[in-house]
Order: sequence, then C-alpha cells, then structure tokens
Amino acid sequence: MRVDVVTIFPEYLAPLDLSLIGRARAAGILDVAVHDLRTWTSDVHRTVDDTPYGGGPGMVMRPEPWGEALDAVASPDGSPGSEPPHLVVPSPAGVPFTQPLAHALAGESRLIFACGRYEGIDQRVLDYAAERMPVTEVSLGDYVLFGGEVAVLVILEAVVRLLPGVLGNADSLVEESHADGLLEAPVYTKPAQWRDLPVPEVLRSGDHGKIARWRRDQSLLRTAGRRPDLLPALPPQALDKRDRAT
Ligand code: 6GU
Repeated sequence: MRVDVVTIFPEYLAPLDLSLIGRARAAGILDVAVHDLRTWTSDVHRTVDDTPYGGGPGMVMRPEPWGEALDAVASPDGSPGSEPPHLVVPSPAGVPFTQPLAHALAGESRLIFACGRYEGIDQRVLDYAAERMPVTEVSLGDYVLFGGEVAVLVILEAVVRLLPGVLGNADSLVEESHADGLLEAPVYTKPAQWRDLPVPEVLRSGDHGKIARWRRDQSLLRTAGRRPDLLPALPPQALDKRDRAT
C-alpha cells in the first residue's frame, strides 16, 4: 500500500517510523511519504490560510496550495490500469471511523491523507477531488482536535495492522474487540493470584466450552454496559437464544 500525507506539520508524523508501522515499511508492505503543504505555496510568506467568507471565527485553508498538492500527489504512477487513490480527510465533521471503515481502507492500493488545520479546508478542494477520486471525510469521535495529523496516526495504525503480513497471528484479528460487533471479554495472565485478586476460576478449568460461553457472556455484558449503542447495530443472526438469556 502506498500512503501520501499532506500537512503543514510533517514532524507530527514522525511516529510513522516507529514500531509496527515502521516494520511494515521496512518489510515493503507499506510505502509512506509525508509532504509539507507549503511546498505548493507561491507567495513569500508561504500562506496557507485566509479569513472565512461569510464571517466567523478562525481561518480556512486556501484552495490553491491544496489543489496543487493534490494534483501532484494524486497524479497516476504511470502503471497502466492503476486505480485512483482514495482521499481521506480527517475532520470532526466526517463519518465515524470504525473497524469496517478500517477494513475498507486496508483494501485500497493508494491512500492520500489531507490534514486540515484551523477551521478546515475550503470545501471546493474536496468537491474538485471528489470528481476525480473517492473522497471520505473521517471523524475519530465527538470531540475536536487542533488538526488532522494525530487522526492520521490513529487511522493508519488501525489500517496497517490489517494488511496481510503485518500481524504475526491472524487469529488475533478474528478474536479482537469490534471484530464481531461486540467488545472483547477481559483477559488475564499469570500469576493465578495477584495481591488479593484471583483469575476467574472458569478460565483455569480447562473446559473450553465453558470458557467460550463465559467470554461470550462477558462480551455481551460489557457491550450492554459500556456501548449499548452497538447492540441494535448487530446483524439479526449475531445473537442466539442463549446470548439473549444473558
Ligand atoms: Cl479526524 N480531526 C479533527 N481535527 N478533529 C477531530 C477528528 C478529526 N475526529 C474527532 N475530532
């Protein structure tokens, strides 16, 4: 997968060199380039923002540098039949970022992230891009960040770990929170007794049927307690009669 990130703060993306993402890059699974938006300014002050039409607080990112940047970064790589990149724009006004969206983005061969700051990017940049490539504005949740850079780190971490060859154990993708629309059950390791707290007896019983049932119940109870919004969103077959008893 090829990823281009356009930002006025390239240093913010330094963590992409670390850890599992850094390893995916070293293994050739992921190719990331971070670009400074100011490369595509033409005035001496390298201005990227201006006051909003219609008035109001804050500043809006000007369309010209963004247009030049996206023209340059999205230009076809020359290989015949190559798909257009998918433009991802982090924004508190976007669609919620979820595990299904992470899976969808993991299926793309090219992603471009456009990091807005201030009140956002002139809407015409997104309208123009949407005529030429898929564009998705994505939100991490119902709160406001200074800009899209940290959101890119979050989104890429969720996407890159889904790429084939990045995680050692494919089972961990099947068993994790959100894989089946429920939160994961609590986990324990040795020692069996820590301070005055024992590991739940069932997990030490060796009865795999009972363990699976206990984990399923814990998932259901956790989800009902912490994320009741997830339950109506489950597909109809997701809960059997035994689940409904929990
Ligand atoms: Cl993706 N960007 C910004 N700037 N703020 C956010 C967000 C994204 N998600 C939640 N708040």
